[in-house]
Amino acid sequence: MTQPPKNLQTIESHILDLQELHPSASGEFTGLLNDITFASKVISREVRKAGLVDILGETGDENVQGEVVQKLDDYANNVFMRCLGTKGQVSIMGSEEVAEPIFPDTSQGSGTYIVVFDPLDGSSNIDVNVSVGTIFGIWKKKNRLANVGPEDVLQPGRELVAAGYVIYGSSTMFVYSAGHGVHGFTLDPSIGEFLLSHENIKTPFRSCIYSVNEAYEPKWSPEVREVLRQLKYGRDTTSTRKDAPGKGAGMTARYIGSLVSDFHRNLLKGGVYLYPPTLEKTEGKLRLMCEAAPLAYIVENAGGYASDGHQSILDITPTTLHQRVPLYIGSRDDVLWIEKMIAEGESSI
Ligand code: AHM
Ligand code: MG
Repeated sequence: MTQPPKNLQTIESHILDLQELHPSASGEFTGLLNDITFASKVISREVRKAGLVDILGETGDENVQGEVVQKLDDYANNVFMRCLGTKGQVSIMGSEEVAEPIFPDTSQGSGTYIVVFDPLDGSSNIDVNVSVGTIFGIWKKKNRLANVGPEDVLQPGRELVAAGYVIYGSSTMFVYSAGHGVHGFTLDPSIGEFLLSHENIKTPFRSCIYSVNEAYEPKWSPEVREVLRQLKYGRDTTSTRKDAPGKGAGMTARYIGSLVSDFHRNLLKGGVYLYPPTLEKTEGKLRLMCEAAPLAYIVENAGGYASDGHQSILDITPTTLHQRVPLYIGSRDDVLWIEKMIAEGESSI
């Protein structure tokens, strides 16, 4: 007779266990995480139907970044806006798809939490059946009693109280951290529940995978080009450096072009993802608040590191909701080595 899996913990019970670590907790945070898992189940259901119902392709609009909006982007964004903070826990939301911060009707700006999300990252891949994902970060309003203000929204990643992502891949997985480890749950579609499948994820300190869009190489700075050269061909034998990754041998490349998918693979196997600045995109492409900071929080809680090339992503205080940032994220030693290479390259100019 088939035995049931040993660990049948649902994400809801995992979140409730977390609540017990904070005896004064009101349950608001638990409710918010439950709203997010519910929204991601709804999005997962729709992503799985893509190709069968009229949800593929473009809406004909452009978003705040000037990018083409896919129908599923739009759908996922509406699901998040509708599902989050139903009990008034959220004072303000920020979405990659919406220019201005959003005040949910349920709280009129008085809720405890601020949620910033990318409802469907990598959406240009949807039409060709490549995995896409959702990314979210949760911050707390600074002063519970005051009206929510810009300083509440524009907080550094270091102030995150939780972050996570959902990957709609060969299975749907929800990965989150609220500062007590990083935990992954896989959606069992037959019962509609996320079940604990990856407890306390730790990412390798050093890796043999790099993920970058190498087509931009001619547009990178000389020091970033040198980083790539050494990642690819191995440690420079003329150098006395002992800490270069891929000692004597190059690393292997894996680039899906869907951040959540590339990040998830590197988190589990070890790897470093790079999106450096280019001549045209001097701040890179990725958004600090809805992409880089939440993933930086996850990776640091799993033992990795994320940098903009000079400092930890988590230490950057945003000046705008849609600010972009260069991103180097993944295995700790590799990202620290990249930071050092960039600093040395810049100081020798
Ligand atoms: P999006 O938020 O508009 O989907 O863009 C972000 C995506 C990431 O998922 C991916 O890593 C990156 O853009 C790929 O960019 P490029 O095509 O320049 O390599
Ligand atoms: Mg995105």
